[in-house]
Amino acid sequence: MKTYDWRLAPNPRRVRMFLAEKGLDVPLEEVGTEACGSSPSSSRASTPYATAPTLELDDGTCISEAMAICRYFEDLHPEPRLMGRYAKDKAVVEMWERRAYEGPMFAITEMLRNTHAAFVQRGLPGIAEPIEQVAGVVERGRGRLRRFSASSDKQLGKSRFMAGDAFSVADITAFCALDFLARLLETPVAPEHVHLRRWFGEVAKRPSVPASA
Ligand SMILES: N[C@@H](CCC(=O)N[C@@H](CS)C(=O)NCC(=O)O)C(=O)O
Repeated sequence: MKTYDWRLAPNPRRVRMFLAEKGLDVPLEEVGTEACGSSPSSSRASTPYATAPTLELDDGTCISEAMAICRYFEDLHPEPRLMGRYAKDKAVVEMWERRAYEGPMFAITEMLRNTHAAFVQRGLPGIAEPIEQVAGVVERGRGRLRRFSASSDKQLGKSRFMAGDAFSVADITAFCALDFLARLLETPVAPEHVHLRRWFGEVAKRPSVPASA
């Protein structure tokens, strides 16, 4: 078993941080900007979903999508629970995880991927055919970040973590996205979002943060 990884990118970090929280050690293979294939011999041209992270199991099964990989490990190693225990918690975790993904994580795609020279003709991740960058989506990305910051600040005024009082994969996705955005923007979390800032500082102290950096 191994995970195709891209150290600098925010999505593979979601899985590294999740594994670190669980105390699991899965070998990583760095595939960098070439993204990853579903096997070492495959290429972006032959793999329709050539994104990092991708988990390759010993039987050759390849699982991409960070949340699918996390679900696999959560089922095999339930404790500590990072995806909720009961029906309601599971639903609330999934709701906030998806909001974090579609908020700051999509903001990175729209703001960086559509402007940076490294992604010319690679406007969408993991796709072999040339995809134009669309500079017009940068502003939309800023809006995603702004709206998520406001709504999660409100939520974090009521609870310790994104999806309630327990740390979860929703915190992992939000943290990985905001920590990555801190490299692009001076203040990814605005000063007035005091609850979000409190949460960010608290999560930053978890051992899984340096372990996954
Ligand atoms: N929906 C996927 C997104 C994965 C993704 O976009 N990964 C990026 C790195 S952050 C990637 O592999 N990009 C490959 C490329 O640039 O072609 C997930 O949640 O895992």
